[in-house]
Formats: sequence, structure tokens, C-alpha cells
Amino acid sequence: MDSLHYSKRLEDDGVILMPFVIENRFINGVKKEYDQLYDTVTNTDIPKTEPIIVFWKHVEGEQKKIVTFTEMPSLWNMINDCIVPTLREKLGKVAERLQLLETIIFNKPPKISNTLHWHQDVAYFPLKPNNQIAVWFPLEIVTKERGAMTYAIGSHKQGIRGSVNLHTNVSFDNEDRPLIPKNPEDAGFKVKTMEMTPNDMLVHNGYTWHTTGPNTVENYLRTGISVRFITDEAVFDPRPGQGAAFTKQVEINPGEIFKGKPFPIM
Ligand SMILES: O=C(O)CCC(=O)C(=O)O
Repeated sequence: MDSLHYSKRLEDDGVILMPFVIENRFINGVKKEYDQLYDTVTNTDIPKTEPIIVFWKHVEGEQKKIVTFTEMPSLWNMINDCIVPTLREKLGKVAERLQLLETIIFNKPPKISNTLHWHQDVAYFPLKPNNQIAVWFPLEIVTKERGAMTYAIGSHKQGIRGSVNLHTNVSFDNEDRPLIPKNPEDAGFKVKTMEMTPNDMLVHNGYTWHTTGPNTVENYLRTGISVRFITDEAVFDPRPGQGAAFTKQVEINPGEIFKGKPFPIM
């Protein structure tokens, strides 16, 4: 599929699945480093001078852990040598300007992990304009029972929605934006679960509604990595309910151009 087709599909559906775009050498390197760090990382401090990787276990009460790319160089190489070139090749103009916002490794241990409720990423981001694309790929095969990503197709066209606590689905205090319906299918959206292998890559628009269920498969860890990029120059525009980890790295004032060492242009 050429870049026009991919970018048109992203424009129409708000999400695209790109099969077989990640070589095993990238996945194997990241998996090896992640396995080594997984049990040992305890840091919760957020550095102000470099991009971060958030380790987020989907178990109620778990605290997010923070590592840097110095500790996970394989992921930095993968972003530079695989993800960014793939986005540019497959999406053309859409991916011309990619400013790294944050990287999160979502982990769902078997049986005890929970649902991450319907949300759109930009609801949590203090940016204007709020134009973002996110890449997501798993480190293992994902199926519906293993917590695959599920999307409401075309929902990005509905504009900004309110942010909720992703574990409880309760909206934050002072949230006055309309919320995503509890079941987008009831609201007329086609809902699609993206079963995939670690060689595949999802790209979604920051406005597209998505959710993941629990990982119900015994002895099977589900790890998903999301790398988010801002695609237009933006200004810092904070409001309540925007507690993404990277917001603690921001050292500019509201209304100023969003920039800083943690947010490099790739
Ligand atoms: O990996 C997951 O389970 C959820 C990922 C997600 O919601 C996101 O990348 O925004």
C-alpha cells in the first residue's frame, strides 16, 4: 500500500494496522532489555532534561516507573531506525514533523490485569493544536483475550472528549468536556479489535477512541509499547485532568511554544 493509501485510511478511520513492518532484530533487542529491567526498576522520579519511558503495569494501585533511553538504547535505536522511517515512508506528509512526546510500555500480567477504559490520548495532553499520532506495537502476539487494542473506527472526527481515570472510568473533577460513550457500538461506531504480531505496527490519530481489555491467558505476559509524536508546532495549554507523566517535564509557561530537551524533533 503506498503512502497516499495509508494516509487516507488514517484520515478516514483514525487508525491503521501496518503488517510486517518491524524486523525481528528490533523486537528482540527491546524485549531483551525490557525483560532485564522489568523486575528491577524502582525509579519514579521524572528527569527534566531527557525523554522518558514510562513503565505502566495495568494493575490497580500500581505506580508508574520511569526509565530513560540511556537504560534502554535498543528502544531509542528502534524509534530512529525503524519507527520514524516507517512513518515517513508509509504516511508521507502526515509524518513530516515528528516531535517525540512520550513513550509508554503498557504491561498486562496474566489474570490480574484490568481493563484500560475507552479514551482518546489528546484529552490528557496540554497542547494547542493537539495534533498527535501514536504508534503501538506488542512484544508478544496479542489476541482479544490477551488485551489487544480495540478502536472505535472514525471516532477521531468527533473532536475533543473529556478525560477519565483509565482504571475506574470516572471523570476527573472539573472535567466539563463531553465524555466518550460507555459503549461506542451503541452510539453507532464500528468497533475493531486489532489482533497482531510483534512485527506489526498500529498508528492511531490522537483523537481516536480506544480501549484494551484484561489479559486473561494464564502464564502469558502482554507488553505493548506506545510512542507518541506531535505532528504540528504546538503551544503549552494546560487544563485540569492532564496528568500524563511528561507534563512534569514541561518547563515553559502557558502560551509558549512546546519544546524542551525531553521533546526532541526526530
Ligand atoms: O497497551 C495498552 O493496553 C493501552 C495502550 C493505550 O491505551 C495507549 O497507547 O493509549
